[in-house]
Amino acid sequence: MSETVHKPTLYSAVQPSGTITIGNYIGAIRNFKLLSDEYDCLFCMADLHALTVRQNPADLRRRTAELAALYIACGLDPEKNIIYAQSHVHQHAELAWILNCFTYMGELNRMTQFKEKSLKHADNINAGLFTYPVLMAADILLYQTNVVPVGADQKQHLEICRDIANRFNGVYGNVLTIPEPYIAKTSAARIMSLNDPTSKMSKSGEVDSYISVVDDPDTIRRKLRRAVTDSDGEIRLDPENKPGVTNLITICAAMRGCTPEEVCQELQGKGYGALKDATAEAVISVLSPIQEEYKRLISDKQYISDVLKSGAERASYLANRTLRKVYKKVGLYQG
Ligand code: ATP
Ligand code: LTN
Repeated sequence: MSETVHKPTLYSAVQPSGTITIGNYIGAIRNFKLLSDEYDCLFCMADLHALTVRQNPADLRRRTAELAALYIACGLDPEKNIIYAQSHVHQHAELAWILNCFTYMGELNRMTQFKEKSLKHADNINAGLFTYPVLMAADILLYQTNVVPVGADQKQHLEICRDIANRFNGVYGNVLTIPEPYIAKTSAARIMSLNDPTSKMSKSGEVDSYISVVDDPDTIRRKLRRAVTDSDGEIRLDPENKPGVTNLITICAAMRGCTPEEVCQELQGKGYGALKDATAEAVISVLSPIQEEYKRLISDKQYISDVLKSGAERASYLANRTLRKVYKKVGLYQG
């Protein structure tokens, strides 16, 4: 007798607000691939979220297609997984509105991402930036998601998502699945900027602060050689006092698939030049095959467009089931 076995659902998203960095790769995308066999997965390009910061329209469009190609080049099979653009599934914005009515100003006011982005974009502190976590909660809750792999910077957003879902369920019964975050417990969950290792690496940061997954080998070597370290010359893990060196060790270990302690042991007694070179070679060897596949995919515009169309149809079908249930529960007239 054949029967469809449903796996638990995994959901994650990345904003097409730049070209993804090794921070996005190590903190989030490589975990998507690791977990993808055990779950039914949806991977989204969060283009609506990207609008919370002013975007050049042509760049945003191009980056959305590029992000889809990068997801696939990083090993996510678009047949097995649903890969789609957030704006193609109108249910996201609709559920976000309902959830806005279940979210308190006070809890949004505590979000550190809002505080950081408000400082960075002081001329454009818009309401979308403030309610960003509500749209993110809608993304996750629409698909009755069980697990959400993200970097450490998104922990607070996952917590508010769970709070909103629990509040909604408290009023209407068990409508929404409460998701679990999947965040690495090590420093790999938060890769730091190369030129300011006390703040996180960000794809919308200064070009020398990050390594993009499409940077060529010479650029990677140059950026790492210029990375900020310290003056004591010792290769050891100490995030408090040696954030730059700790970050390089973390990147090197993550790319080699070994522990940070193993990297320290191997390079003990050598200078920071050796650490930077070892890190560059580890990064290059992981990124080279991804870049090759990416180049092939991005030249096939029709293929990317077909993947996104089919992804949006599959996602929309699932999203609609939750949205209808929510509309009914809150009392919207269904005809
Ligand atoms: P932006 O610069 O536009 O704010 P970002 O680089 O911070 O973008 P997001 O699109 O917000 O990236 O995040 C995509 C995923 O990558 C999320 O799961 C996020 O937690 C993770 N991530 C982002 N930056 C890092 C980092 N420096 N280290 C580890 N994970 C990260
Ligand atoms: N806010 C996330 C991107 C994002 C996301 C999501 C992540 C939007 N919707 C849903 C996980 C689940 C970020 O990384 N800045």
